[in-house]
Amino acid sequence: MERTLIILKPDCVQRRLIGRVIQRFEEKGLSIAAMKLMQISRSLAERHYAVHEGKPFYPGLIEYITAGPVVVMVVAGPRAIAVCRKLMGKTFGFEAEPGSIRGDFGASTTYNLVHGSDSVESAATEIALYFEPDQILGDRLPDAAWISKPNEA
Ligand code: 3AN
Repeated sequence: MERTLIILKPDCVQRRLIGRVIQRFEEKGLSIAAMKLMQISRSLAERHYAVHEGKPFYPGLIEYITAGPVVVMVVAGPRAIAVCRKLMGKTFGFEAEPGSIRGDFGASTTYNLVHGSDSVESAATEIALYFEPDQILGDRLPDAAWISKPNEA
């Protein structure tokens, strides 16, 4: 069972797509272990995107993620990191596959609706930026027996 940090970015919230995007994760059988609506401060954005500091798109990335409220979630399930990235699609909507979140809801080369951690290490680091351990609830919902076997990877 893995956990990943998902952020529904300001364009997703402003375009009233919160419900439809969360539905994609739920339908896949993943569960929401923590969730909040918040405004990301500049200092938190700089910590989150520290690996991109110095890249040409870094200032725009900070401006974008701090531009309005976001929904931040811990999403849990078997192989949650890879499954969420598949659901999200390639980085920008113009090249993301139809059927993916980015592929269905946008074509911008800046606004890409959603963030998902890209590795076990970054998931742990990112989750700790947004949530205290006691704010993250149990992974298995009552339907879990039909979502995956307990010993599945
Ligand atoms: P992903 O979100 O698909 O993991 P990363 O990790 O390569 O993409 O980049 C992190 C974020 O930085 C992306 N979500 C995107 O918003 C932004 N970004 C990456 N590459 C570019 C780029 N060439 N131009 C503008 N923004 C970019």
